[in-house]
Amino acid sequence: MITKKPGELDHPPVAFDGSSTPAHRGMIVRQTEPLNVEMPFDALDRFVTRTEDFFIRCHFPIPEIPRDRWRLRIGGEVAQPFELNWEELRKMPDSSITATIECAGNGREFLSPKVSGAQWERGAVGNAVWTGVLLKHVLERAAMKPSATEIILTGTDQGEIEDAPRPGGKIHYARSLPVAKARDDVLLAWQMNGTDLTSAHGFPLRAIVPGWYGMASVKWLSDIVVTDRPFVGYYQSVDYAYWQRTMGEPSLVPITEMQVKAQIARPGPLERVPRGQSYRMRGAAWSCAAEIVKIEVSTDGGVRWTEARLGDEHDRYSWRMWEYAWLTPTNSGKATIMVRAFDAKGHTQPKERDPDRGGYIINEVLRMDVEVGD
Ligand SMILES: Nc1nc2c(c(=O)[nH]1)N[C@H]1C(S)=C(S)[C@@H](COP(=O)(O)O)O[C@H]1N2
Ligand SMILES: [Mo]
Repeated sequence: MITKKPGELDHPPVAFDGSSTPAHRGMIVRQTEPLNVEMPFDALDRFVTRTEDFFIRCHFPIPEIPRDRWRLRIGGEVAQPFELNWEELRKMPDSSITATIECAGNGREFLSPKVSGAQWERGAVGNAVWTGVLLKHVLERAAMKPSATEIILTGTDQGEIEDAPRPGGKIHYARSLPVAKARDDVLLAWQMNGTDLTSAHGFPLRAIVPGWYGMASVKWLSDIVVTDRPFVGYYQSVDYAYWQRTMGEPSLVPITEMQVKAQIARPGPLERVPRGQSYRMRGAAWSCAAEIVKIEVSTDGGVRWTEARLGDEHDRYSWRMWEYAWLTPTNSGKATIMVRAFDAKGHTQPKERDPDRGGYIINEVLRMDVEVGD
């Protein structure tokens, strides 16, 4: 077993070698084309994730969109279809929300048997301050028809799908939202943490769908189409879908809300913790349904559970930091640590993996082995 000294990170900092910018230094690069990077979660030390530490998940090459040539088109089941340019967009009323985004495949590396897809460990999640206009204002201006049931958001990025089943030729990245969510709190954001979006995070405009897994927050937004029927695009019904049972039989449904989940940042999976000392265990937890109200930690493989201390900062759609002073065993050896979260609506994490979820929605309680020693 590989062990690390206390304080040492799980992963050596990995510099992104695909460009001369230092933007991805310290991040774990899963793929360079398209760009997929995650944060080394051991490094978690703040409530709001710095933009340079925020994971990047792309299906296609990042489109470079000149601001003055960018347009947002709104059409479909609306009385007044229209188009916005950058200046017009920025005149719309703005608001900000702090929201956690987790990729639905975050934690895939821990699944056994292995499933295909990017082998995300714990770092495909982040919490940022997003600023833009609420989607509802844009929809009001377009005057949706009563027939409207869903809103399709489409990005400028495009490419071919590699694995079957797949459509022929290039497609755009697109996802839909039910009208109720679109009219509630969905933001069309042009800023992340107080500055314009970077191209990797969706410049000039992206959706932020609070509480939902990341796939819903469409980047490089170009088209909003109001529709009167369920959208069954590739990233809605083939990818980012899972099997839901009705009367025992599975049907494929789109992935939506983030399920309650806690992650341990420190110690990392292969970290060596000092014996007979107080070790500051820490991490973060989130849930779509309601705020996190309790975190429990076990350091004996799930026999006993003790409450952890919650961080002071919290917000409706943000993660909650937690920490726990672990009095480590006096004898050297292996310890199995676990954590579980509870939200204000009483949800907690499943003990077992549900195979109907495929490679997504990974919120079952994980067992993590750490080495206790000198
Ligand atoms: N247009 C477009 N939007 C997209 C994607 C994409 O590939 N293209 N990836 C989605 C997925 S799967 C996730 S998890 C989030 C990640 O957002 P981030 O790269 O800003 O962290 O963007 C979503 N929006
Ligand atoms: Mo994702």
